[in-house]
Amino acid sequence: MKNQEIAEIFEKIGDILEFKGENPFKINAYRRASQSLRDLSVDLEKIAGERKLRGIPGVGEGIAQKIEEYLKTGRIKKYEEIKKEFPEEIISLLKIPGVGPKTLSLLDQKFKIKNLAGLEKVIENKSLTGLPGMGEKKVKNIKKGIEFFEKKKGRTLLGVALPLLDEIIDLLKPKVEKISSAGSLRRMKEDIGDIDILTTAKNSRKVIDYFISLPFVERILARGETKASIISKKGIQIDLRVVPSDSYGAALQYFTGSKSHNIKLRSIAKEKGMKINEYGLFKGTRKIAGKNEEEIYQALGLPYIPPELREDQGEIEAAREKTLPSLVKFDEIKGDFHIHSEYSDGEDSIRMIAETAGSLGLSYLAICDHSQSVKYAGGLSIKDVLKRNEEIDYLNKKSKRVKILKGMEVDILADGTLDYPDALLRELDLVIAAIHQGFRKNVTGRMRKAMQNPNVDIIAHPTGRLISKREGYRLDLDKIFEIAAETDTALEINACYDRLDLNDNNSRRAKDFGVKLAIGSDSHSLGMLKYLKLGVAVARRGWLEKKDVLNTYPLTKILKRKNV
Ligand code: DGT
Ligand code: CA
Ligand code: CA
Repeated sequence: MKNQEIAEIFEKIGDILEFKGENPFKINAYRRASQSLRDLSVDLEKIAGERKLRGIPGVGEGIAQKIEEYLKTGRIKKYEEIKKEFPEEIISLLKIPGVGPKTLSLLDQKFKIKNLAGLEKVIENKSLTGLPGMGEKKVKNIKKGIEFFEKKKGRTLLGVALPLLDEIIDLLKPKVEKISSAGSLRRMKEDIGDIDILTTAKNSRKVIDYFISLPFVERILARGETKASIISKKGIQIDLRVVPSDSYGAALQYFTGSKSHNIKLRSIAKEKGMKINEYGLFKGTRKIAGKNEEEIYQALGLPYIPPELREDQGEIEAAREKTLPSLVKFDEIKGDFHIHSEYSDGEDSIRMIAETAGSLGLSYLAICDHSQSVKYAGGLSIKDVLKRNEEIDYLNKKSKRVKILKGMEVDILADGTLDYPDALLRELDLVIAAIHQGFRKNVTGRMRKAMQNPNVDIIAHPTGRLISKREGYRLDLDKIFEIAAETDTALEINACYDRLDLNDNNSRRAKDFGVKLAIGSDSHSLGMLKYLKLGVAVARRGWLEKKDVLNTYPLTKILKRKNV
């Protein structure tokens, strides 16, 4: 699918236009289209073939033409033109937190800065400090932003890599016997360095030749008889290995990592007088396991350890003591707690959302639109909430397939009170409280107050971080966990691909405090409902079991839990 490639280009056009100081509506049009294409679950080529591009949210005449142009020619002329004017290296500086288009213009005009090194230099020699809008604090912020940017550079979000992986697997499947992801992607880390793929095939050379000739390949880094590394059009590195079928399990184990998990495993093998490598588990020269992963762990005296746990965070010790958690599974998830409808800033009608959720196998969902003070996101007036609730009642009466809960994502205001009166909150089936404003103002205290309100069921995206963009609120998480446990408030695992908040480690800590976690896709369009899967990945990486995750409970339990 070309969806992601085109989404990427639209995002970059948006960035460049912003830098140029163009009309915000124009900039937004590209960004909105980009987001919409990222979330689309249908192939753009198919939609274009049926002449239905204009039906995609955020796709108007001009954008539709550009999509068609890319599908026909593999490029978009407008992008090629403005790219010449503004080299990518400069535009990529916009990804640094604290560097906006204004700062970038200043850097361009004053210093003719061309890249990150140039920016670091003017920070270092203090020539940036003191310029208009460049107080010491601002410069310090940019410096911190650079550190964050450097750490994330070259890493790809799990939610971006997974669709690409599926696409590649579909293409390779007819040519190979077994195929699986490996590396951090198989461990479902929130961001990955590269996509590792492992296969077995009769003729490895043929598979390699086929792989490097696929249309998404931009550049070939290395190719051999049994492996190849390429850079995809999206700039993501993909490593493919073809291994003999009797060592598939050993190779899968080895290349799944993590490195530190494997090092521990190797020392266990040594204790037992064995040797482990990517070809198998050996006693002397005799191979005793290697065909599949299960037999390797078994031969080492361990139960199977799921890939998501292989981070050397105590999983090997737990395996030895037979105390590994039985991780929550995707098919145990009964509902989605966090979906926006067209009443606030979502794209779709509640009826369509319920239909789609039903086809994904969910039995309930909570429509949680934004509350009144979040004006930029179409927050609902009290009157609109009541009107929406009536529609939900009507839909629930009409169809019993999926139960729709009357929820709201209610803002926590500056003083810690909520954005609606309690009388309205009591009318709702589910209340998610969230901070969207005042990130630096007493976040811990405000969240405490929200959790102490008996009408609040869940705290949304508790740390406010964005994986690729910002670190999150300053808050005392331990305190939050304590109060959540005390007040029986669940904490969200927001499954939107750039949030994943709480993350894996914090979810695990929350569980240790006795807190329940609630996964919500935070969908704003139908295509986003699939992100629920990312939330489950976080839960599994956080050692969570079925009982720790609110979404596995039947509705009767969840609604009863309210206000008790
Ligand atoms: P990434 O790509 O940075 O997100 O992280 P990984 O874990 O996917 O790392 P990658 O792609 O460099 O290598 C894939 C796996 O292969 C890694 O998790 C463990 C294994 N591996 C690679 N190099 C070594 C090594 O030198 N020693 C050991 N024991 N394992 C290695
Ligand atoms: Ca990797
Ligand atoms: Ca790799």
